[in-house]
Amino acid sequence: MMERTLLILKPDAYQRQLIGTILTRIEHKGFKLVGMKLMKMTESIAKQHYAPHEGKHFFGDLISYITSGPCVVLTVEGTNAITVMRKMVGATRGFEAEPGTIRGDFSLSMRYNIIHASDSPESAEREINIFFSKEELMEDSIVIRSWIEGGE
Ligand code: FUP
Repeated sequence: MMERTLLILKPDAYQRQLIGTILTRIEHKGFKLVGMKLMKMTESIAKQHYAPHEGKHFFGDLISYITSGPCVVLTVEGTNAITVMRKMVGATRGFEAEPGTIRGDFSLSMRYNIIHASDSPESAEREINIFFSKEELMEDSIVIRSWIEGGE
């Protein structure tokens, strides 16, 4: 099924100059970039994005970290994008994430774990709408769609 998911390349990815490397993995897999922004998140946007974690013990530190520097926020599209990107991202804690996953290869930390990816269709829709207006998302802009549609 064609899906869209919301990705955030977090401030540690930017600071460590891993943005290109991670974008390359996403593009090489076959995902189409339909939205892309370099931004330093405001506290208000960060709290909106992480609203499901409000009240948890790590919420304050999470908001401080995600607003601490530039992020690259992406909407990507492709077959089963939500599940496939979660697999490519790996487990939450870098020290538990499998080698070969983005967190498994680039993070040893729980908080500084490089990348966010939506965990369900409902989250993807909610999160995409926080960061992108409809006009900011590309529609049918790629010529060779067979790479990203898979199957055939
Ligand atoms: P994930 O879906 O893998 O990004 O993880 P969660 O939605 O469970 O958590 C969101 C972010 O909060 C994680 F990326 C890391 C951070 N976190 C902590 O800092 N401490 C915790 O105990 C749990 C999560």
